[in-house]
Amino acid sequence: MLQRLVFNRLLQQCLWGNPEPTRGLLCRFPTGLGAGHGSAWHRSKSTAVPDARERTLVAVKPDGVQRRLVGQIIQRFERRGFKLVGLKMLQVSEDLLSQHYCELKTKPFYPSLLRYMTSGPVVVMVWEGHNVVQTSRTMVGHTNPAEAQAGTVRGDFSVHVSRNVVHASDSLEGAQREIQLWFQGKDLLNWECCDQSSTSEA
Ligand code: DAT
Ligand code: MG
Repeated sequence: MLQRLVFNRLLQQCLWGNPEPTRGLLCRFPTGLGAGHGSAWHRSKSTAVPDARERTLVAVKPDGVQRRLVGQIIQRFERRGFKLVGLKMLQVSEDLLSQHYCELKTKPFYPSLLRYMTSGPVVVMVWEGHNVVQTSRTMVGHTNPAEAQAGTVRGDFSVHVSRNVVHASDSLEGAQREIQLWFQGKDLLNWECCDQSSTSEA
């Protein structure tokens, strides 16, 4: 009876993400196995690569950090079933931003976008999982919060396009480019999530 209780407790902790000590027992966290720089997963490039390893870049912008929304945004991605494989907080340089937003350089709002994005720290993450690029865009919502649906990050936390709280890559190609821009390979972890078979087929 006691054994069964202990076993159930261990299983529950692992499945529902309770911290130590079971993580060390039941989950493995190997690091540095070829992720990142030049090797972000890309569905269209190889059918041999499992779809469950698709990755995308999500960033909490300066307004989201200032408003203490980081935890709530991370929670949404965890709750959905995605796996966090990279995370850092930084004050972004104009150089990095100009590469990140290279397609927007001719837009009238570009100078104010740069000012806003460099106004304070951002928290940038890489999330992994089945169809994560497209699903993240849906979770984040329309670029203009006025058009974003309730239940999306932008629809729940923002009102103006110039302060829309969060970034998410908009395509597989974009995700690959952005991940390589923001992260070095060594900063992305390959690790096995103990509930992986419960959230994806692969
Ligand atoms: P998204 O962030 O949804 O991918 P985008 O790539 O078109 O949208 O634009 C990047 C960011 O630029 C966006 O999140 C907020 C800002 N932006 C876009 N359109 C804008 C506008 N009309 N006025 C002010 N800022 C804008
Ligand atoms: Mg975009």
